[in-house]
Amino acid sequence: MPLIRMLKAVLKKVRLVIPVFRLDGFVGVDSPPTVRPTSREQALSFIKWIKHSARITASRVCVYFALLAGAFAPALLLAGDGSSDAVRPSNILIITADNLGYGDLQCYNSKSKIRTPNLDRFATQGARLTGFYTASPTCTVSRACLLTGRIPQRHGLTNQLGGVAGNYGVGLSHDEILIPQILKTAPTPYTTGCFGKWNIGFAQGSRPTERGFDEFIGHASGNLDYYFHNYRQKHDLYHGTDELHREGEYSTDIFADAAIDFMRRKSKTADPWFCYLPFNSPHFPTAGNKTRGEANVWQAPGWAFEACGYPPDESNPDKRYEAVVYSLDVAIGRVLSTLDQTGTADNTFVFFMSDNGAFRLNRKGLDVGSNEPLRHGGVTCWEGGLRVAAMARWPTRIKPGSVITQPFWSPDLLPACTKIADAALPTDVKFDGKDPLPILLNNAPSSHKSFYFEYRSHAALRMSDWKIVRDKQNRAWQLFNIADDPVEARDLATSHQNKAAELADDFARWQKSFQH
Ligand SMILES: [Ca+2]
Repeated sequence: MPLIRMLKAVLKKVRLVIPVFRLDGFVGVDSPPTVRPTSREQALSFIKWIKHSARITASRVCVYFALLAGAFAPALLLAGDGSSDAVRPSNILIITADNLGYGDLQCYNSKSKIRTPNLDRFATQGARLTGFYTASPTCTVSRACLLTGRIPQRHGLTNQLGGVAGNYGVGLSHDEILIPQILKTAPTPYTTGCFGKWNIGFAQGSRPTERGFDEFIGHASGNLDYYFHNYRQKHDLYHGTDELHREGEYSTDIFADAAIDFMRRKSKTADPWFCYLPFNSPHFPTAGNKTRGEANVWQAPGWAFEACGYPPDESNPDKRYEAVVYSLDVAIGRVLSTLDQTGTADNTFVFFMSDNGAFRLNRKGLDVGSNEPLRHGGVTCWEGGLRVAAMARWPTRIKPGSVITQPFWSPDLLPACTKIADAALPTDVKFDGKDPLPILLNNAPSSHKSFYFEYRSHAALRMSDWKIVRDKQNRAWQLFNIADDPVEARDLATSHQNKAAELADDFARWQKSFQH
């Protein structure tokens, strides 16, 4: 919108900020123009300029100025100094946890022993989602779907990036358009930051600061040592495209601190910001990332163990995992407190989700996360892999303490961000996301006819209350009524053959839409 940009440039030149300077003498305007020059001289100069350039009488100046202020009120407010948050475009904060289980949080599973007071509070301040799906049950692919608004079969990144070569390769196609790139095209372009796990390619041209983010502190790979930041034998922590050495600092806190610093700085400016905060926690530890002979155990700060009532050398993996999730929760609490401290909480859309369900592969000491009561977990298309803990907060718009059961999914975040920013979706891209704001703000019914999932040999389709699932390509579909049977215990494929066929047909319809 060139007109708004032009006005902002003029305002910047004459150093006008809001709110409220009562231009005495400009009688006849019930609600005075909301401008405040930084000095009386500038005010007089500005008034003279208006009078001179318009060659009109003082009374006409009133009318002229009122019209000007009215016509450009949004731009005047957008040019504010942060105290005008009620009307400037909302900031956007997307936080993802890594492999956090649906049943790890007490607000989803009362049997969980893990304390997450900050996420619990977040749920009471906004909406807790019980029908939210990630579009893929694995790290790399889940992130690509979130950032592109498209399913894997459309954006092409259908598998986990493997090894150093995979994680430092091209990864996601450079033709794909990411959320931050769209936000840069908004009438008021967003400043953008990414802090945490990237995991969709780190070759030249693939890195966050080359894909729409102004700032990045994080790692390329799918997992890293929480303290020494190694992926396999490679150091894997970056500031922009440069290596960053912060060995000895806990990765969760590095990423939270970076996001906090970004939000503090950007909240002082006139432009809205977008912060993407993909924590690596609580991803399971990996023996291949150890370089100093350490045991491959869950890593958490000493204070987190202490807060949970355990010694730092606690040997029980369940208890160690508890400290990992607790420290993540504390970090999220610090991030959310920053919104309060900077006065931006009321004008920031916050979305939290786990990138996929906890892994339930029976690996001793590693698969201790819980997806209770859902079936199975990460890398499968059972509910435990796909339906994830998620929450959304947007004060005065999303009802506090609400629970939203309507199904929607991670590709919907791209159209949500686009809408919030008043940006336009590219018209030549087939998106799988649909604007979820009617669901979040008004508890409207989901506008999705169905949801398509496919990862390796696993596949599923959810349509209304029904879902078909198979874990081998040549196996027959199983059919479940998710509303009656959320744990997928009763296969109804035989007793409801027509329903199973209807969903299978829809699965085929999806496939036709991306197979050429
Ligand atoms: Ca993950």
